[in-house]
Amino acid sequence: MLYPEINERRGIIDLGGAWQFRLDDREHGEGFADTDFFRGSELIAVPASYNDQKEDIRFRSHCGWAYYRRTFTLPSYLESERRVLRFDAVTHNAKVYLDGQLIAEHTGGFLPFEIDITGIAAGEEHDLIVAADNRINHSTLPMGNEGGTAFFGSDNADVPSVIAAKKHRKPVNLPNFDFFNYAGINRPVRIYTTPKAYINDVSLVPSIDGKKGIIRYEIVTSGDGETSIEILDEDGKKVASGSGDKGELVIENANLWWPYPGKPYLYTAVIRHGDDIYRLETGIRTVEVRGEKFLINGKPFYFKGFGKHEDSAVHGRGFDFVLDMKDISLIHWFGANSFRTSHYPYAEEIYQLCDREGIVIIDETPAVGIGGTSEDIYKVGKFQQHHRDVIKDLIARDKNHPSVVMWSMGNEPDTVSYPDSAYEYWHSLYCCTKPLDPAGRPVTFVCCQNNYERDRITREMDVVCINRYYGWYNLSGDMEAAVYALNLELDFWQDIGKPVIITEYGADTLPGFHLTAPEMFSEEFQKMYYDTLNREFDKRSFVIGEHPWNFADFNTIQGPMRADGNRKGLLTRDRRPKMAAHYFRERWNSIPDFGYKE
Ligand code: E8X
Repeated sequence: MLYPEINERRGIIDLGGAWQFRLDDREHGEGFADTDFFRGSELIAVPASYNDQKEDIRFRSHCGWAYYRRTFTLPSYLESERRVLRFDAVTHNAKVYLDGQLIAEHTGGFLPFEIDITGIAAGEEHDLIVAADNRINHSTLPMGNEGGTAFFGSDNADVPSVIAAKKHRKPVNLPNFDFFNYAGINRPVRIYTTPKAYINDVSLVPSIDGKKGIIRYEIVTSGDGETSIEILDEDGKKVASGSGDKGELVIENANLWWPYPGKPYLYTAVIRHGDDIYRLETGIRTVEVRGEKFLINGKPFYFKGFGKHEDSAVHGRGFDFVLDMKDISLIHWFGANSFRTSHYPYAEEIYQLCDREGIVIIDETPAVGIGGTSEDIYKVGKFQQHHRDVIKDLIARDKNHPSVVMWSMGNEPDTVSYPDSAYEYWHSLYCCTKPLDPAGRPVTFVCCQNNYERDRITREMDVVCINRYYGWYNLSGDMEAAVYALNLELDFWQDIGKPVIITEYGADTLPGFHLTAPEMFSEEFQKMYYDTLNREFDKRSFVIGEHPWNFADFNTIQGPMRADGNRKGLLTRDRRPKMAAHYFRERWNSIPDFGYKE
């Protein structure tokens, strides 16, 4: 799915701003579309989560539908154009009504969907209503604990009064994941226009042959017209061209896309079909897993970076381009080179920034928290088809980004309670994911601190990605025992013969809490925790990456284990460094991006 762009033949009308808004507990129906439903409604900002924009606790505790409304008028001169209404993300499920008619339903809160509205009249006012449902359960991704307890919840199962109260209370969301269930129209809403005959999709697959860069292209179009493609270098000079809807372009003496501080060289593909035109930045680079190495352009890459979140004060999970720009600057400040889009696809704009800034991305689906029940979730859950759909849509959206080097099918699913059904599920998902990417990127998933000897799936991934909390959740505070346990497990992975990325490790840390003798939650402990564990990773050549959890503090559901959210950030939520941030800046600026531990 192409990202909207303004050019000689395409336009964009942005529908962001103040919309009418109201929460409602009743199951919505057609009736709400009349103006009475919105009488007395509030105003809310779009794009952004609705949860933190008001002072009413209901905005955070709400479980169910929320309704947005605004009107718009298309200029008459657009009558001859194709018009498309695009939502970059509505979390988690959406229903869209235009002039009172249901025109779209969408499941999934982190990927775009669009509706062709060419049929509606330009030059007239139209009524747009969006219903957004924030409920999470065993059929949604991310997953909610139906009737159970929230992640790190503490309901004591055998207390009769608690059991009764849980049955008595009104519906609540119980995330089986450790981030606040922000919801609403989280990303931009736009109407974009194209000619009636248009370019619908483009796939660009780069490869390298000696000094030549090769781009295999496939262009999907609609309507009559000649199709062509040109490749321009960064000076705007044409270096290759082709015609037809598929083919191969050769660029002599190609400039490759390298992660920062290398040069992330970008070409511009100019695609034409009939009157339509579309420009797409592309980078020539290769990605390959070979033995215990992860190669970019044939060189062994070392991942220095983070698990992140899309999370900030007031915006919640809402699109915040300024914050994205700041985070890119901080990633450079750290001397980092990568991050994982934990635990859901991020807004397209940060991938575009990473293409330009040379930052490597592990692109993850919203499949987090699969489990959290005493039953076999792979049998009782109803999320399977949606998971396949999400993977297909994620790859369709992000397949052309040189910054994206690997797909993560999910985070910390239950892989050991029912090993056979878990294996069947994830193995078949892995097999159907590989062919979806024309560039054939590596595929993984991220596994939790679990019994690695019983987990038969992680070892089958292209890259082993493990979240490990020795010294925090396990052997808390005892770093000597943590080192011992960690090495026992690393001995296990040593024999598997695959690259291993430590995709999460971390310690909750209160900024300003200092101790001469480091104990948990102090800044000194966080720094000592990382330095102690990094020294062990440095001894293992098959450990090809370190992603502390987390880049910054972030908001979570309230609970006995979270004091103002998750505090494992190297930075505070408003991006101020803790001691460990300075430690990593020094460490990562002394570690090469390629050939480390060679
Ligand atoms: C944590 C992280 C959580 O924030 C992240 O979304 C997934 C968790 C640690 C593993 N991984 O809690 O800070 C939980 C292990 C429980 C024993």
